[in-house]
Amino acid sequence: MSETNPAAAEVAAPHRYTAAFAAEIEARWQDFWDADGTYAAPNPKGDLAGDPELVAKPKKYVMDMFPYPSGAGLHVGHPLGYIATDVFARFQRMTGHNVLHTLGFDAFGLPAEQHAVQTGEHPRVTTEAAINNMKSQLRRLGLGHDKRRSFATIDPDYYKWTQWIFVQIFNSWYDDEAKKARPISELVARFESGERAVPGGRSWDALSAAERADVLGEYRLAYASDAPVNWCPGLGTVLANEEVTADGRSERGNFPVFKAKLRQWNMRITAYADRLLDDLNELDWPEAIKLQQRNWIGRSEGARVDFPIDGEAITVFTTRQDTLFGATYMVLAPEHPLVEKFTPAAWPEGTHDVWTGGHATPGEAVAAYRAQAASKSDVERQAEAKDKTGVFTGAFATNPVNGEQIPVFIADYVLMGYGTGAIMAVPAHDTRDFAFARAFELPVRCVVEPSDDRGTDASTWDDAFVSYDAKIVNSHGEDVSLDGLGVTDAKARITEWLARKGIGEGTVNFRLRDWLFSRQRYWGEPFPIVYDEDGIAHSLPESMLPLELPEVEDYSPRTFDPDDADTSPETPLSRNQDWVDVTLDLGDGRGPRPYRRETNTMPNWAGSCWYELRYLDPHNSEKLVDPEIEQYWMGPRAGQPHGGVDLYVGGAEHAVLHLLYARFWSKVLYDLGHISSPEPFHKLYNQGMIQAFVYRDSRGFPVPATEIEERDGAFFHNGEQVKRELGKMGKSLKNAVTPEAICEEYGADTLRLYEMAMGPLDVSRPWDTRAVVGQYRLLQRLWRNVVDEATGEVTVVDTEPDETTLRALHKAIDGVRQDLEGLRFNTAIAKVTELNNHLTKTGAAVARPVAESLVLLIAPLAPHIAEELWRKLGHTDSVVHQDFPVADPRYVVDETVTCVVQVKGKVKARLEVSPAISDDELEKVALADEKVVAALDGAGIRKVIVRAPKLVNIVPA
Ligand code: ANZ
Repeated sequence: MSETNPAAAEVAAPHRYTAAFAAEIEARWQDFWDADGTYAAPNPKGDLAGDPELVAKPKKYVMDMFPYPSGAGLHVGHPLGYIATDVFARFQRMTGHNVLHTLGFDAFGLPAEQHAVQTGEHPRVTTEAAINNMKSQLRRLGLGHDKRRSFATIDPDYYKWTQWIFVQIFNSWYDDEAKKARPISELVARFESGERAVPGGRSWDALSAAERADVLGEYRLAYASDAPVNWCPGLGTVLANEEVTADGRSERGNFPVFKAKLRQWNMRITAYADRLLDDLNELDWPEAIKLQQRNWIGRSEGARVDFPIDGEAITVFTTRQDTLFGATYMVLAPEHPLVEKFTPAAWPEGTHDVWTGGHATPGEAVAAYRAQAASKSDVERQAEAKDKTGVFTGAFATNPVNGEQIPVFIADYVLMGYGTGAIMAVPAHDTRDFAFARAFELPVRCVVEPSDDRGTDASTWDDAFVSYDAKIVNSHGEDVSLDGLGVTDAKARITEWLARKGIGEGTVNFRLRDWLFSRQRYWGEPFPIVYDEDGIAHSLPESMLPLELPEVEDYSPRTFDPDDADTSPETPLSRNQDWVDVTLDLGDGRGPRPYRRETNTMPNWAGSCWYELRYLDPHNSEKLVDPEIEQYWMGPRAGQPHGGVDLYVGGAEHAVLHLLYARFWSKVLYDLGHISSPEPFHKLYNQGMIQAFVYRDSRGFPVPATEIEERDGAFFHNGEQVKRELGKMGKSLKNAVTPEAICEEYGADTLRLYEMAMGPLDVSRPWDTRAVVGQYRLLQRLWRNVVDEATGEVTVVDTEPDETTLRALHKAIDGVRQDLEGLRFNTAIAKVTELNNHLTKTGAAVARPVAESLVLLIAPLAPHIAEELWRKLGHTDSVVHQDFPVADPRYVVDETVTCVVQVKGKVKARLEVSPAISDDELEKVALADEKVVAALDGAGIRKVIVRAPKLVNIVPA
C-alpha cells in the first residue's frame, strides 16, 4: 500500500477493503449461511428431504479425506484440500448441480489414547475439545459444508453402524463361483443339504457346535485366527513392523520384541483381490495411485509344482516354471511346517561343511537357524543387499522334470506368508538364489540363453541372468522338452505337462494379505462379538448395537517383565469384569446365556471405511443408509459404471490402506445388497503439500520462523546466522502458521485465494507469509472497481461495456470455467486478476454486467466478498446459487496484435499477443521467446522497456 499511515488512510477511505472490514463481513456472512442453511443439500426423501427443484438437478458429491482432530489444531497447510473442494463445490452449485459437501471427523486415534494413559483424562473429552476447536477454525475459512451431515466416528450413532457392518461381514462368506459375498446361512444350508461337501468329509449333522464354528471360520469374511505378531511384554502391546528396530527391540522404550501367535480378528480382503484389481480400470484416479494398489495386491501368474520327498511332496510356488530344469536346490521358509518332518537325525554322508553351519546334527542346525530368523521382520528378511544366510536340512527332494536329487535348505529370504512358503531355487536366473548358491557352493545351471556374451557355462558368471525375453536351453527330459521355446511358450508347455502328470498346475498368487483387524487398545470401536461357554464367537443382534465403550479406570495396557516371552497382551477392556462377562439373550432361540465379550477393539481404519455412505443419510436410525438416497448420490451412471463419490480429495499417503479397505467394504455391502455402488470413490485427486521454511541454528535446532531477519539473502536469529531449508510445517519445527493469524491480518478470502494461487493443486509448494498480501491487494482492487472507498456507494454504471472489455470479460469467463472444472485454481485466479487489472487500468467506472460477472467469477474462490458485493449491487439473494457466467463465443475468439521485440535496438522477434496483455506478462513472453534467447546468447539483462501490447526493448548487460 502506498499509504504510510494506515490510520490516516482509513479516514480518507473509510470504505476501503481492510482486514477489519473483511473480518466483519466474513463473520456476518458465515452467520447468514448457517441461519439460512445455504449449503443444505436436499435428499430425495427422509429427514433431509428438501427443495424438489434442487433434487431434480444432476448431483455432485464432493468429499475430503476427513481429519483426525489433533489437539494441536490446524496450521495453514491442513486446509489446502478443504479449500480446493470448497471452491469446486461452489462452482458446481453455480453450474446447475445439487452439491453434497460436508466434513466429519476421524476421531478414534492413538494420540488421544496416549494422552489418556498419561493423564487419566477420558479420550472422548480431549477428542471432543479438539473437534470443537477444529470446527471453529474451519468455520472461519467460510467452507460451504452441509453441517447437518457432519459426525465423528466416535459418535455411538455412527459406530453402531460400523459395528453393524462388521456383523454383516462376519456373517458372510465369499462364493468363488458366483464371485461375490453371500450370507453365511446359505453356506450352512448347503452343508446341511449335502449340496456342498463339508471339508473333512463328515456330515454337517455329525459335527459339534464347536466343529461347525471352526468350519465356518474358514469361510467367514471376518474371522479370528492365530496370527504372528510382534509382542512386546515390556510395553504390554503388539507392535507394527515399523515400530520394531533392526535388532528386534521396540523403537519406543527399547524393550525386547518376540514373535508370538495371537488370536486376532482378520478381514478376508484377499477374497476380493481380483475384483479390487479389475475395478481399478473403471476409476478416475491418478495412475500412480492405481499402480501402487496394483503392486500392493501383487497378482503373480505362475504355477504350483510338487517336488516328491519320502513318498510325500513339497509344493513350491514359482512364476518361472519355464526354468524348472535349472532348479538345483530348494528352500523352505524356516517356519515351514514340513521342516521337522523331513529333517533326518544325522547329516547324510559327505555333507558339505558350509551347509551345516557348524552344527552336529540337522536338528540342531534347524533349531538354531529358526531362532535367529524369528527375531527378524519380513522387511529385513527380504532386503536384497543382505548376505544370504541359511542352513541345510539334511533332506533331498526330487526335481520332477529330470529326477535329480536336490538338497533342501531353510533360509530366511523365503517367507512363510507368500505363495506356499517354499521355492525351487534357480540360481542362474534369480538374483537372490544366485547369491545364495555362491555362498553355499551350490551348482548354477543356465537354462535361459543369455543375450549378452557371458556364454552358457554359469559356473563362470558374476551374477544371475534375469530375462523374460529369451530362449530356453538345456531343458529336456524324457517326455518333455522346452529347448528353443520363448519364456511364455515354455511356461505354457511345462504347465500343461505338470497338470497332465498331476504334479502341478497353473495358479495365480497374490501379495495381498488378509487385513489384521484387532487392536489391543481402548479407544476404538468395540467388536460386536461375544463368546459362549464353548468359546464360539457370536455376533450381537442389531438391537444390541451400538455396543458402547465402558468407562474404565485405567487406559493403559498391562505391562510385563520385558524378557518374559510367555506372556500375552491384556487389553484395557479385559479388566472390566462387569462389561466383559454378561448374560444375554441373543434372540437365536437359545435363551439367556453367559457370554464373554471380545476385548480387542477395531483398528483406526474401520471408521473411515464407509463414512462416505453415512454423510448421505446421517440420522437414519433404521438403516446405515436408505437405498434410494444412496442410489441418488452414489449410484452407477453414465461414465461411472461403479458409481461413487464424484470427487474425493486427500493426501497421496493414503494410496493403499485406507483406499483399499474402503473399496473392500463397499464391495461386501454391494454384494449383500445394501448399496448400489461397488466402488466408493469414482474420482480421486491428491493435493500437494504446503511446505514451509525451517530455520536451524548452528546446533541444528529449529528456531522460531517468525523471529527470523533476512539481510542480503542471509537469515539471522538474535544476530546469529541460521540455515534455511524447506520442510514440513508444524509445531516441532517452529514454523507453523495458523489460519487464524492470516485471517486476522488479511481475512479468510485472502487466505483462500493465496492457498489456491500458490501453484497447481497437486504440487507441493512452500508457504510464504510475505506473499499473501498479493491476494489481499487483488481483493482491494476488486472492491475499488465496484465501490467508492470514500462514500461506500456502488460506482458501477448502466452502460454497454466497450469491445476490449467485453473481450477481456468473456475470455476470462471461458478460461475460469474450464479451470475451475479442471481443478486448476491457480490459473483461474490469474485470469480473474487479469480481468480485474484490465478494469482498474481503464480507469472508467465499470459497467454493471461486467462488475456482476466479475463478482460471480470470483464467488467460488472468495465467497464472502462476493456475497457482500452482490448485495451491494442490489441483489437480495445469496450469490451461492446464482448461475455461473457463460462466455459469449463471439468475444472469446482470439484477437491479437503484433508485438515487436528488439534486442539492442534491432528487431529480433514478432509476437502475436492479446491486446489486453499486461506489461509484466508481455515481458515474460518476450524473454522466453526462442529467438530472443538466442539473440541474448546468455548475456545478462540490464534493462527491459515494455510498452504493452506493441513493443518490448531489451538492453543486454
Ligand atoms: C523359481 C524362479 C526362477 C523364480 C527364476 C524367480 C526367478 P513374485 O513375482 O513376487 O510373485 N518365491 C515364491 N515364494 C516365495 C516366498 N515365500 N518367499 C520368497 N520368495 C518366494 O515372485 C515369485 C517368485 O518369488 C517365485 O518364482 C519364487 O522364485 C519366489 F528365474 O521360482 B521363483
